[in-house]
Amino acid sequence: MRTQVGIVGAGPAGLLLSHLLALRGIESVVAEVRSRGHCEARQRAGVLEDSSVRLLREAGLADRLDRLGLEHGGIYLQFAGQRRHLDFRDLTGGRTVTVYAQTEVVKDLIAKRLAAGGAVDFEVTGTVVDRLDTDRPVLSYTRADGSTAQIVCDVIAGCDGFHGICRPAMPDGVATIREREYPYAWLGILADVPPSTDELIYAYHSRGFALHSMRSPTLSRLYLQVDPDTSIENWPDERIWDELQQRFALPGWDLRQGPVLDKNITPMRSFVSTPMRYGRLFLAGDAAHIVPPTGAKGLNLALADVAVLAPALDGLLRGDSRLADEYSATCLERVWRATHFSWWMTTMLHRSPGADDMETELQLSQLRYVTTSRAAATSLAENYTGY
Ligand code: FAS
Ligand code: PHB
Repeated sequence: MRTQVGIVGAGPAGLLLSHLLALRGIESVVAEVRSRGHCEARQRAGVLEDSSVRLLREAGLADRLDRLGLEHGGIYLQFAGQRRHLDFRDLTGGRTVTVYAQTEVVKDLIAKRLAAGGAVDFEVTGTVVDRLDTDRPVLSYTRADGSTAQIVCDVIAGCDGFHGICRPAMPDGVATIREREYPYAWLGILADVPPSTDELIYAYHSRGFALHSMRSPTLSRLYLQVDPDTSIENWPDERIWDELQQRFALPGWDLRQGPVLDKNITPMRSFVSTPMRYGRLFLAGDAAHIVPPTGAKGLNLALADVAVLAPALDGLLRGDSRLADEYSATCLERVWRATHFSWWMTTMLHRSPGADDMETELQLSQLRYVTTSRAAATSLAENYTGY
């Protein structure tokens, strides 16, 4: 088989790249190990930056987003018995974020690609990428029906996430990895209960961080800082709600509880692999970088990478490699800004195991400063609403 762009991974990065390339008349094949249903149901990110919303709208992907997305003009930071609102519209001259789950973005992308006759192979096995240092790289895998695909490409896009095979396919010595593992994880729940707040609450507490997010007027999404070595079995619903109640407690305010529909634990790390290209292999999204979810950046970074990659590949395939040659540097500028912001939000809001009073006082000072200084609040708002 032949195609112009072989894409590994049908997450937000791979699916959006396939769609943006199709808009430019460039054909692609997407290979995905999991089922369509699994990809659409995988609970992950929930917040889209202004620029991501505009990107999806301009690409004709925002019908449901415009109907169901919840536009938010700020967030709350809660600490030391107070809950303070940061007004993004005021601080950034009108920028907002939109709560629209990654599950919905993926559903919209898959529907759009399949409606356009896009080639998306789900439930493949044995994905291999080869001949990356030639102008005819090869993507091969076994399809769900047992047939084998040996696809000669002009380019391969590694959109296969942190645990994918594309980054490791780079020869030893090509990639430089910079990473931080955090001494805590997030336990996330999806609860069948209306949110108890109009906008997200990021809560700093002596027992650990908590986040109140949401998915719709009837569905809440909440997170709890937990020990990285804990398992979901240690967390029955009752214990989760009890802990959330303690961390969000505020006089005159109640946290509504309801049936837990889904729960999972996500480890937290900062991870950047450079460069994001080797020969005719281009990495995008989590395949190249991971941020702790405190800054709501992971999904937005993946979409932003692909917004740069699509025109770069278009040029490369037409014989003009300038954008492709600049791809990695262009993305890494934004990746490092988001990596720093996500680290800053995470270390400000989470309690390290064995944290001493010095750490506590530094964090509380930072929180007081961010919620009282317009300059400090503007910096958070600019980073949170996107670049
Ligand atoms: P993805 O990981 O989404 O997609 C990669 C795809 O490649 C997957 O479908 C995978 O099945 C497939 N794949 C892997 N190996 C393959 C192979 N060998 N062959 C074929 N296919 C292969 N971000 C936030 O902003 N907020 C959050 O709250 C948040 N929570 C998260 C929770 C979890 C558990 C995880 C893992 C991530 C979370 N993120 C969050 C970040 C997340 O949203 C990512 O940034 C986003 O999924 C990145 O999209 P992709 O780069 O497309 O990678
Ligand atoms: C979510 O709604 O899943 C969410 C929101 C903000 C974050 C992380 C996750 O910082």
